[in-house]
Amino acid sequence: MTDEQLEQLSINTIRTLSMDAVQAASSGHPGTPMALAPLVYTLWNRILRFDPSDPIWPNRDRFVLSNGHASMLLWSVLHLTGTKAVNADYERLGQPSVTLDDIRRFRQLGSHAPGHPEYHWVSGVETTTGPLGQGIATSVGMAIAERWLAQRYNRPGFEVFDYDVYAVCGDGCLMEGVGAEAASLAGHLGLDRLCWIYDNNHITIEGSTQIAFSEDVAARFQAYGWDVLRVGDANDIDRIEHALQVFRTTKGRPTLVILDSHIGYGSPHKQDTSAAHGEPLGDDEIRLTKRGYGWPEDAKFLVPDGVREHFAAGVGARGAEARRRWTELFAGYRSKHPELATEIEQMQRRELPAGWDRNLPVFPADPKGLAGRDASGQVLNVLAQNVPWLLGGSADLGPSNKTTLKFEGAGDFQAGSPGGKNLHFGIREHAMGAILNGLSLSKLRPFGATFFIFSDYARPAIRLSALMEIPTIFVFTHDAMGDGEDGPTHQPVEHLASLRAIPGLVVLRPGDANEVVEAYRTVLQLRHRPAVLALSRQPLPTLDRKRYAPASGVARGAYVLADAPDARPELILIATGSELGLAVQAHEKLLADGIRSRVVSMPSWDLFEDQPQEYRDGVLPPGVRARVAIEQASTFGWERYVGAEGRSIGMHTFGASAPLKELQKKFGFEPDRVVAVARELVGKQ
Ligand SMILES: Cc1ncc(C[n+]2csc(CCOP(=O)(O)OP(=O)(O)O)c2C)c(N)n1
Ligand SMILES: [Mg+2]
Repeated sequence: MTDEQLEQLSINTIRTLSMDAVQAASSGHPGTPMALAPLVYTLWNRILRFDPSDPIWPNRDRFVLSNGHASMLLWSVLHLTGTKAVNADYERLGQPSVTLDDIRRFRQLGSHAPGHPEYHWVSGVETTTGPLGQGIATSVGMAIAERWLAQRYNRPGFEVFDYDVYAVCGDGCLMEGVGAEAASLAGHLGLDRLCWIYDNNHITIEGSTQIAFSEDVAARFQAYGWDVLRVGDANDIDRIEHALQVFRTTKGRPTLVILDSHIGYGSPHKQDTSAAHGEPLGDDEIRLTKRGYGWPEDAKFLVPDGVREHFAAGVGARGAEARRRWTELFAGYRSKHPELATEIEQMQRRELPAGWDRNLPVFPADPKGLAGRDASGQVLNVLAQNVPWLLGGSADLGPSNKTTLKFEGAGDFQAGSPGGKNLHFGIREHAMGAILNGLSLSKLRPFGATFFIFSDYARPAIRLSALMEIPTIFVFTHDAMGDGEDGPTHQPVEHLASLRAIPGLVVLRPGDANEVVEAYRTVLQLRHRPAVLALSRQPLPTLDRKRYAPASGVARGAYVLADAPDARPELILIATGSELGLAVQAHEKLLADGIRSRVVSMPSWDLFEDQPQEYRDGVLPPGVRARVAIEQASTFGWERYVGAEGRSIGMHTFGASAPLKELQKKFGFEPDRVVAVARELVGKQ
């Protein structure tokens, strides 16, 4: 067989595996894999520096399939390259990541060929995609990470980081706003290791893109500062390769390759129609299409002899050689720059460096206290010095979020200073969320900030961080009515409840400055869970920890802060964040009146739920039914802890524009109200 024949055979293998898998599953998306098989073939077999035997090798090129519905492209290529599996502890397992059997069981329970690419589930997937636009936005984070890693770790003669990031996307990704936010920032930052390939097929689910998408994409990306290339025929692999080579030599800006393609390529009745997008072709159409490809019509899941070997000789050999050279390079690097090498190794395993929590502040008791955001700013400035790869920024609210890193050498990340630790996301919360995930997938430890109210603008990325099981840190300040005069557009109400509903996400709302310290201490140690910190705008009294329990209880999600005599409460006040001080005030009054109250500080439901039943029963004894939850947010969900007989003091409406004091009065966040509710519950009015 000639090389050309082998290439065509390999491309058609990707196509037919995709068609057969979708048909067997009776669901999925055959058309785009059929159209993009030549692209994926070319990128993987001719360009990508990826070693199938070690898919987490740190300096590999990244491949992101942002149009995640075309997942069969990825399953085909991961299978054909023999990519190996790794586990959550980053151990290489030796067994294949995606078997032919997985592909036969595409979209079935337990198969490593699920409906969409899933990072935590299939090795070789660089990020979870499916929500359109997320993949390309995440790829910007990966490209920022590459610049940052190169700047910090490369030394003369030791280019330990110099990888490229490729993302394939469709019309949907480019219609979604998150893609535009991310492209704008990537252009600003001149991320020249970033290449997006746009599958310009003029088709989405409802039909032709003419019904909703008539902009000039090329002009838009040029305006963003990207280099824009065009390949007019998605079957022309030499031109595709050429475009990718041009990208590799382009300096100072990212590249968009516009690739004109035909969805469902080769299908006599479905090519160029939306019918090829999201349903099986049907047995007859598959037969006709295979005939057109010169494929045995009745063969199913056929991988012809020579195809696996062809991938092994292409990406397999090139990747193995690149990794071998890198491993050698890294051995020399380790002997010359041992500290830096250790950092890289720790980072890869998501470990923390020795002394990561040294010099964390301890805040003395202070009735005037400190705002959650101010305590957070102090803590972040310590942690980011202890953990070199902790970095982050805000969506243009750094001065308000107090997330700016101010120590000597922290610096700003810009095109000309890619070692800076302060990222400026601009007013682009959604892209910020995705970019943070991209940084985290690159093993950096990123944090990103905005007002809590605008967490909604980042929510899809927050959800994905939890789904991917990656430890992204979201810092949200102005977490309740504290935004006072700004009014209800700026006052979160339902946000805590809605974020608590995301599985795996750790939501923490610390109640004083020392709880902020402990919250960060807990969050930093998470390896596979993202976290949200909800922090106050206004000062909160710093509790006297000689009188009350130590803030280290935060690690368990909830703890007894102040107790009834003999630890025998008849009433439990449960509070979070800015309402903790209020609970303590009410508690002191109740105690003075002879009511045996206990205060439970509950900064995190999620962490509390992870504790053994015995601990939880110790904090919230099942026999004590008189319980009051106090939180300046929707009461939704608090029944879980206060039970049918308890009460929740919270928000039942949106807030209002007024000074905080007046809002506290209007909405009932005052000690006397808490005392009155508590007395009623214990029947001692
Ligand atoms: C955020 C988001 N909205 C909607 C969808 C549902 N959806 C999946 S594919 C698709 C059409 C995508 O069109 P295009 O990106 O052009 O892909 P093609 O059909 O050309 O492969 C839609 C609307 C989604 N996956 N994500
Ligand atoms: Mg399309």
